[in-house]
Parts: sequence; structure tokens; C-alpha cells
Amino acid sequence: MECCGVLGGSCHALGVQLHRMSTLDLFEDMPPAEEAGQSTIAPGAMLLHGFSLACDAELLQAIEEVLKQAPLRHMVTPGGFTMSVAMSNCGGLGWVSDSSGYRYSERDPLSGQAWPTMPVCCLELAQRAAAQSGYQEFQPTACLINEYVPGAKLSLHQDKDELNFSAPIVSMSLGLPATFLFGTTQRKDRPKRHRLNHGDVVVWGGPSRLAYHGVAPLADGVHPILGHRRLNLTFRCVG
Ligand SMILES: [Mn+2]
Repeated sequence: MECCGVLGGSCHALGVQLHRMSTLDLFEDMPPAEEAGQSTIAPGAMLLHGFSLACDAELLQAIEEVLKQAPLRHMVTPGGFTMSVAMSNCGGLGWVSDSSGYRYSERDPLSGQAWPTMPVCCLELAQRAAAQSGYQEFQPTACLINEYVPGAKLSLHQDKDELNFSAPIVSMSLGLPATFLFGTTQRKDRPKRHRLNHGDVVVWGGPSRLAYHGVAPLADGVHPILGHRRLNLTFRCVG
């Protein structure tokens, strides 16, 4: 079940040259010792520090392959706004937004084809993160891929386009750090702010499944692997 990839090859779609990584680069990505482990950010919501670090190269290569088939694109909200976050999907279902609303679709509207298969290393890592957070037998059917560039943000919202609220949501952060806003199920409650670093995974379910959450505008910076970007993979069981 371990998915530690070999550091080889290059990710052209992501502009990543993984073969340039050295052992030193890997250690630079390690969180300081006091941040290791996991913390509860709300009832039923865990932040797993550095959980995906051991297989970040394999994850990124797998996502590169997905994005060759289903490129990142800026979707339009039902209200007519173009989202600052670029998105794509893999898995049986993909989240889409257009003038007619938000929904899950079996097909990529750009190509008319099924979304790419969810890579096994991504699926297994999501399942391990869920189990580590107390959610056994997580079976995600959708993986949304979000790309943030400096300034991109996601306003406070609930994830409620799924039919199944008993399954948790698993969210993996790669690249530039972000400020994650995580509140309660009440919009009026001010959300807490959590820094998400490359390799961090957040899992929320149970009493926090419908918590309001969002991402503050991404600060500029340079990540050693992803440059001026942050990638976020979000795994959901839709129905
Ligand atoms: Mn969300």
C-alpha cells in the first residue's frame, strides 16, 4: 500500500522537473518536528501534517497524466463569474459549473469523454488519510483538481453537491502554502485560519461534513517543485 515513487521523469504539463530534485530538496520540504503529526481543527476534521510528502513525486506525475487528457480550465459560476481557480477532474464523476448550475458529470464537457481514471496512488493515499482520521472504507468516486496561482481564492462555501454526506472529504495540498478557512455549519460563525503546506492533507466529515470553508487569496511565492502555484486534490464520495 505504500506509494513512495521513484524520483524520475519530468512533469511537462505541470512545468515540473522532478529529476532535478535531490535528497536535500526532500528534506527541505519536511515540516519542522513540532508540526509533525496531526491536529483536530474542528469536530470530525483533521489536519494531517505532511501526510503525502513521502509520495509527492508519484502523485504529481499521476496528476500530470490526468491533466494531459483533461486540461485545467476556468469554469463559470451560475451567476456568470469566471472562477479564479482552474479546475479539472479524475474518477467516475467530475464536478462542473456553468451557467446552468453546479453538478457532477460523468463526462468532461470540454472533450465529451469520460474523465480520466483516478490514479491508484491518489486513491490509496486518500483512503489512508481518511482511515487515519477515523473514516474507514472511504470510497471516493470523484477527485477534483484545483490549481491556484497568486491571488486565486475560493470563497466560503459548503460542499453540498454530493448525495452522500456520510462520507468525509479528503483534501491534499501541493505546492505553495495556502490559508485554509474552516468554520462551522453556520455561515455566521467566523472561520478559523489554518496554514496548509505542501504535503498536508485535511479530512473533514461527521459533524463537520457541511462546515463552511474556503481558501484565502494565494500569496505569491516560489515552491521548489510547483513554482508559483498550488495544486489541491479533493476526493469525494458523490453518491
Ligand atoms: Mn469545498
